[in-house]
Amino acid sequence: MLSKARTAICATFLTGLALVAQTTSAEALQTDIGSGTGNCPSGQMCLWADYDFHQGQGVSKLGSLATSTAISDLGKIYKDGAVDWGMQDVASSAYNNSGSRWCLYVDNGYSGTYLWVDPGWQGQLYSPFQDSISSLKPCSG
Ligand SMILES: [Ca+2]
Repeated sequence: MLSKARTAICATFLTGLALVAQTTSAEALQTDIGSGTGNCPSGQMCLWADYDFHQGQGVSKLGSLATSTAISDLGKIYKDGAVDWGMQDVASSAYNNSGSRWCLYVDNGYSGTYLWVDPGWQGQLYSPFQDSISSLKPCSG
């Protein structure tokens, strides 16, 4: 939904040069990518709301996302009217299809208990991480 909204804005107001930037932005963060690790683009960290990389669904919650940039508040990926859409406390499976280690935190702002996810790892997020992830970023060590 994010990428569609940005595409509409760019196509309406901006030039071809800006569309190049829009494409980069859309690739940096995509929402509702669909079920299965095959839908996680190369270079991205992907989260799904249900186990086994199923997109899931919920009220004002995204079912999945793919990102190559840090997200400090998973509850506010984008706004639709007065409603914030995101994946606050809903992720249940993950796939790191990037070349970097990522850290998944149970609190916003890269704080609280966190889980290292090495490049190529895929699997379920069990307690205390299931339905708890609130921020994520590439990390080292
Ligand atoms: Ca949380």
